[in-house]
Amino acid sequence: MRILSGIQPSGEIHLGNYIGALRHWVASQEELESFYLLADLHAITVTQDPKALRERTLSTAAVLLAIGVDPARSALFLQSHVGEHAELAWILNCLTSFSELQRMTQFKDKANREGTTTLGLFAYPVLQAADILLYQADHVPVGEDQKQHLELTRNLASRFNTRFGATFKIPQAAIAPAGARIMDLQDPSKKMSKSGASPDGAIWLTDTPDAIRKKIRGAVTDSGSEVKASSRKPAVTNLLTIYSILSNKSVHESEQEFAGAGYARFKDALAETLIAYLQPIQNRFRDVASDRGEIVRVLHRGAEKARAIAAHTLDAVKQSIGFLPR
Ligand code: ATP
Ligand code: LTN
Repeated sequence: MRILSGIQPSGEIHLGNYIGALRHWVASQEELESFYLLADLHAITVTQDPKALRERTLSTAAVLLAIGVDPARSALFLQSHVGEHAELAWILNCLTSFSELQRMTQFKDKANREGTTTLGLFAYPVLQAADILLYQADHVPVGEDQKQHLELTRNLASRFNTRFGATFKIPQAAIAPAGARIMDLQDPSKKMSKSGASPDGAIWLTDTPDAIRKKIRGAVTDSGSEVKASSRKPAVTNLLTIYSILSNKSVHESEQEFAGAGYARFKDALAETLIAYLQPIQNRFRDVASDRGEIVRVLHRGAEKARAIAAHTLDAVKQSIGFLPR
């Protein structure tokens, strides 16, 4: 069984990334062969400053190591270091219809935000399919927003297999039942995001205790005062989800813990839980980030391991579609 997932090094890592995806990366690597990539080819589908991209790539790798991605167990690498990703993406582009990419909701959102739209942004989900299919991954741990991209990946894999013979494994999205969509603290109708409108809407994994207290105290709540999860209380439900996951309790247990307490006491407890949870991660982050040479070595070793598998799949693909061997 193989796992693959990716994250774009396009901004700071937030609590939504961690709860929805990254903590599952760490858990999966214990038992399964895991490949985790920093999707720098995906990052340039929107404008990036080269210096900032370099810095973000290193700091994202440092965060992943700090949360417990273990290079001895998992291949951690940069997408741009394994040329096979771009090559397979091209081949899959030729199997993808314009109309199926037009239906991608993430494309519609990002295209609106960017003003001008590039071919790269449009083809982004096909590159993601290539990332996954190159490794014959069984499971792809992601947040809920990636569901549609995973469906496209499965469709492309089946289409290829039907047309050219069994070549790809059909992967499955691994979307956890709880926490797969953490919402913005200022606007619970939007997902917490690297690029959200309000700077106080997201908790960054590197936030100071004071920043965390301020953001949690300032988080919007719903009318009433009961700490209870319900569809009429989307803001409180979101905070309860975060609290229950980080404190390893069920939502029901958390509701009971704060029965009659009111929002302010609940928020104080949530802030302190978060601070305590993030502290060891932040300590490791400082250590890891101080040795850039070691981060680069880890990424190079990861790419070597990845390349061996990616090259094998790409050779099979080329043979299937009728390219002559090199
Ligand atoms: P952007 O704001 O540019 O869309 P992002 O915050 O969504 O970026 P990605 O690199 O696109 O970050 O996502 C990395 C992983 O985190 C993906 O598996 C994604 O599904 C997950 N993820 C992102 N936001 C959330 C969220 N709010 N709740 C749960 N999971 C999330
Ligand atoms: N598109 C994803 C990041 C990503 C990814 C992947 C996730 C790139 N390649 C492969 C899973 C598998 C995102 O923006 N969240």
